[in-house]
Amino acid sequence: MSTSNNPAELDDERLIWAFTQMLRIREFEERVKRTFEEHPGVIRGHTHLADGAEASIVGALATLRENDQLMCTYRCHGYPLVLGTDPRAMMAEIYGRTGGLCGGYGGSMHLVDPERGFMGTSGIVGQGIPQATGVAYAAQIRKRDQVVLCFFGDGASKQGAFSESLNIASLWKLPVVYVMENNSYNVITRVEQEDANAAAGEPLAVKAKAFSMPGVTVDGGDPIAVYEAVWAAVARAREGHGPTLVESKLYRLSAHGNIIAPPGVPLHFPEHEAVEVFGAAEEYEAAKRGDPVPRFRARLVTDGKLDAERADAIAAQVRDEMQAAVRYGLDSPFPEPADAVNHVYA
Ligand SMILES: Cc1ncc(C[n+]2csc(CCOP(=O)(O)OP(=O)(O)O)c2C)c(N)n1
Ligand SMILES: [Mg+2]
Repeated sequence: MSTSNNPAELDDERLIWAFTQMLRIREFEERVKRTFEEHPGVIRGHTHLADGAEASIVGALATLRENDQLMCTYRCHGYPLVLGTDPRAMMAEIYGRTGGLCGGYGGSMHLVDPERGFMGTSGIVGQGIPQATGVAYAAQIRKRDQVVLCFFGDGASKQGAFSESLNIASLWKLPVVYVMENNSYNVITRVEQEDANAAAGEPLAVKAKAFSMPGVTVDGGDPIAVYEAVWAAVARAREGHGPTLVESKLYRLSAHGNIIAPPGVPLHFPEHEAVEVFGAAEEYEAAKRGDPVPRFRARLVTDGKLDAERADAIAAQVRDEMQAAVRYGLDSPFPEPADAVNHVYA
């Protein structure tokens, strides 16, 4: 996927590539969100958006080589887009159609594209952590020179599977980088909320200490900061020195996920929990003002690395690409009812 992976060699084209990927993620997810309003009933079940995490996703993935691998959570649309998965196949999957990445059997929360190193997702909080650790163990015993990125949320760091996985990864020096996306919320619990089951540790990266591995906290709204932190961790893993915990601090800009409404009421995204549950409209507005996508664009333009005209042209191209993904998804047929039991083993 990448050209050079050394932070010292992040040239202008690489930065523009990163900006383009951030826009692609945002635009793809905007289309997912709009589908609920423009095509009610087309998406069934739960969908979770990663707006606010684009810089973190792209910064982290820019460190990978062609044969590296990753696993993530149900907030999963961004990663395969960056790895090169066809957005048309992703949209068709989310719409449950035969043209989907998994033939329409998986839906939004179960995207997988192993050919590109995208080893899967899970709707179970924390499940991907031991799975990614296992993928790293396989890479180590097969001597494949692969590094595995493992993405999970602040909430997942409370799960037992987190401790078990980091423990064994540290002991066995597995080639895995744990990227905790601290997006400030765990459904309707704020990360710093003391009267709830929030995650302890300030910053959350201190959890790394218990397992004798490096733990760093970075501004997840800055793709270059994330890139540098993950690059160092990937280099360490590749050299056989074992795992690192990178805490990427974000703000989830959408509600946790869409609402599965009662019969007759279309599925939709509610207002953000900061506003709906806590009445903290100011917090939410401030987070939107710090939106990493326009922030990175402004930085590239100010630094003379991208002119506004080219930025607009990229945005137009990305809009067309994602509009085509929606069209492809809508035009793709539904699976035949008789195929419902395919891939079911008893
Ligand atoms: C084992 C398990 N417990 C509870 C849930 C319900 N649940 C779904 S998402 C979520 C919050 C997870 O928060 P975090 O790890 O911070 O990820 P985020 O959604 O913020 O990306 C919970 C509790 C679940 N899916 N799986
Ligand atoms: Mg969270």
